[in-house]
Amino acid sequence: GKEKWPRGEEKVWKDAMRDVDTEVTSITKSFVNHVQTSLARQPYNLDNLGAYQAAALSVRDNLLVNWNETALQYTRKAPKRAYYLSLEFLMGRTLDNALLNLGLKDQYSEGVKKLGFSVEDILDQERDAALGNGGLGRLAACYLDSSASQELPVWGYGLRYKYGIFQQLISPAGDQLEAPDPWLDNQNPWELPRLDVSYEIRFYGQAERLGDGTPRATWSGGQEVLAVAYDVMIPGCYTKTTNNLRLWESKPKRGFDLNSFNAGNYEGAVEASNSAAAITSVLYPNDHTTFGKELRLKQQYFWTAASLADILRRFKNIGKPITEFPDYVAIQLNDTHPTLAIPELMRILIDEEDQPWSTAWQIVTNTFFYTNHTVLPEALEKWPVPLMEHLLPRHMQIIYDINLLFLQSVEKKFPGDRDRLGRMSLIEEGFPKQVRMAYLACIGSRKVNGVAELHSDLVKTTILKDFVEFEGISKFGNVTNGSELTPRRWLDQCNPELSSLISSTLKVDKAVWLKDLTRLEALLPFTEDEAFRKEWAAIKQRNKERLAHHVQTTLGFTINTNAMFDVQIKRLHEYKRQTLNILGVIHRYLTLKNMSAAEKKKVNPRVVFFAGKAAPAYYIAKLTIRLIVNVARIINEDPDTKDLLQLYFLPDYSVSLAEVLIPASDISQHISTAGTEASGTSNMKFCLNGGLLLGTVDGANIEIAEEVGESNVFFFGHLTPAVEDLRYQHTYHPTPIEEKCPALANVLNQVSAGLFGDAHVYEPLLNTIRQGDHYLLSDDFDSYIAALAMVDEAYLDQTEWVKKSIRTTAKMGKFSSDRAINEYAESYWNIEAQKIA
Ligand code: Z15
Repeated sequence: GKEKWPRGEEKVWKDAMRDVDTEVTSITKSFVNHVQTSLARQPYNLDNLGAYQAAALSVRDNLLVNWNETALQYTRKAPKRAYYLSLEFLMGRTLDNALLNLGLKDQYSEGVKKLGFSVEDILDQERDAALGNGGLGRLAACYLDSSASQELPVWGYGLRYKYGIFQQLISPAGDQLEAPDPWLDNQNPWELPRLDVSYEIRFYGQAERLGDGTPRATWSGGQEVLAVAYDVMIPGCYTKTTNNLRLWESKPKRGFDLNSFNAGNYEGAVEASNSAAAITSVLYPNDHTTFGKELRLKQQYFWTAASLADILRRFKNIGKPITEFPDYVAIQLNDTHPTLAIPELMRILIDEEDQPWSTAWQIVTNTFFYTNHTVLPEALEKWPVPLMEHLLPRHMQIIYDINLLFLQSVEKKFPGDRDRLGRMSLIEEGFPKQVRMAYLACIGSRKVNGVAELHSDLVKTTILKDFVEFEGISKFGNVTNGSELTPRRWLDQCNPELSSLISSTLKVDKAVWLKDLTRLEALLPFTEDEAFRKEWAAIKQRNKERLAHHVQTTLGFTINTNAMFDVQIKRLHEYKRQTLNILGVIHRYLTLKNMSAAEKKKVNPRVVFFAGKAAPAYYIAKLTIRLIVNVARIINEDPDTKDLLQLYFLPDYSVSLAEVLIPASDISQHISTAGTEASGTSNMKFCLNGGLLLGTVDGANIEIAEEVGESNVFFFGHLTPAVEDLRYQHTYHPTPIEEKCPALANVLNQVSAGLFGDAHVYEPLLNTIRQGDHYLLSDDFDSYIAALAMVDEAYLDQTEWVKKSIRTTAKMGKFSSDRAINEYAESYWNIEAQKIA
């Protein structure tokens, strides 16, 4: 409402169309053109949203040229391609990234300025495309960006959810509330509907084996819905290559339920069409938990079936025999969510292509690759057999057949080992029986990988141990995520000043080092250059002020920018131990309260930031948010401490918020119980931006420390091999917390006593620690507090701190998603870069 317009001068707008063509004037022309035609708005009378739309459409024109060229060359040359199947793509905003990748940011800034707009305000109009929950979804987005930047023929396949991840609100009491995310309401200039690309997808019905000595069957009846393609352009950085992300939308089939219609049940027929549209209506907001909902299984089949049909059609255009399918196609399964692709490809090959079973299985097991992202038992997908039989009767038959042949081969290798057969069966016994999707993904794939060294070792020694013994170790590998951080978005785009300092210091154009992040290592000698250090520190300071400004304008809080900024931002989960962090904050608060004025003088002020969403049904995680918010309320108002300790929970964490938070962090926390965080990926982004790491010996933290040196990170806590034993002790020989960890007991008792209000409310949360303590807070609390003290002490020596910061950035080369995607391309998919002329 505060926006003022018309903007700029009418004459400038009118003259714009008559200007001689330069790079900038052709931009203003195309902008004005889109205002008048695509948007049908009056020029010189436009708000920021309209300006965003016009700019986006104009940039899109540029992308489309490259996108068409890329598609054409892939079709002509028919190289082997890879497909990344992911139920989540957490893309964030597109315009800024597209401008940077096209190398047109400065020109557009100038162009829109002439017409009276600021490019920052325009960029700020864009809504995040938040079709994901957290790390897994952001990783997929980074991999698409890197594939295009490395000129690799890779397409993504996902779902076009009408509603992305929910918007998080915090109630007056401090509870998380969820609101829908209608991200498409303003229209989405980055997608192209492909009404000509659609497939019919069947559910339910009957499967009948032909019984003619072949493995064939027919599948008929049930419900049929349409999958319609929407294409999203994925531009590479400083290259013409522009790949595609194809998202499927569900629609009723025309003439859908004619039976109801003919029976005079018109509303009934419309109802059924609603049920078709429901399939892609919403992203499931659970992370690391499965709920066994029929609609979720429908999403998974709908998406994998449409994607496979599309991939197969493209392959058939090449005119090669079906047995050569794996020479032209590699399909990466992002977690077990797309595992139904395995029985679906078997069904197509057997029932529709009339291939013998062994040929079909040969093709399948040379096509798929499976990435595991967690070893937490509650996150491993299992689907009830009765549900599968009902929804996908033919696939259930195929899974039984795969299982029978598989167990026969296990029996052959380990004769008489009944336990082993039970452990390895694709079907878990019980009421109901369940299909173990990770096992199906494993045996149906060419290679299986974890996402960091430690995690990949755990996959091999825990959840897939029997499969390693049976299939051999060489099938199981590691590709350290190194990803999730796309250097361009995370360094150049959200930290432009640091980026130009690096270019000028290294005397290397950013076009070079942004595409070869190992170049950053050349920064190391500059740790001894005082002027460089000063500039480095000044940039961090400005990023902190930018964050403070953002918080001031959006939430109204005034943040002390002379403090150390301490950040933990990630999904709320017990294994990630936000609870350990908030209990540490309370410990610090209580300690400060007991200090004399003289003692306090020596304390460095600290601001602690939290952000992250909890799954709507995850009670303990939501209670943690409530505790954080209420602790913040008390300590931020306490005159004894508020200059030395502030605490903020920033609502509605998103990719865009991360882009402001990450460059402003002095220290970030990655404090999962050892062995639980597969990799973590924000840890890499913080470090790339010169923030130091406080963490456990877990996931990619370990490899980060190997790169930057242990003296530049702050590690604490028990190691992975100790965890099992500690848990055993908790269960069978529990020690009272008062005895084991008095400092923690004191903090828990203060919360129980109502120091932060709501005396009784937090008991269920506190009891997770007092009883069982599955995530070992009582074992790690003391060493956590000691590590925090070491951070404080290190921060007092600013010269050394800045050196550590520079060293950290300098050694982040390994964690570029370019490196990760090249590993997949070379060692797994066997695909090659394609130069787009
Ligand atoms: C998710 O975001 C991750 C794993 C999962 O199993 C699910 Cl369901 C969601 C994360 C891991 O927790 C994180 O450690 C890893 O860095 C990320 O996937 C990308 O591999």
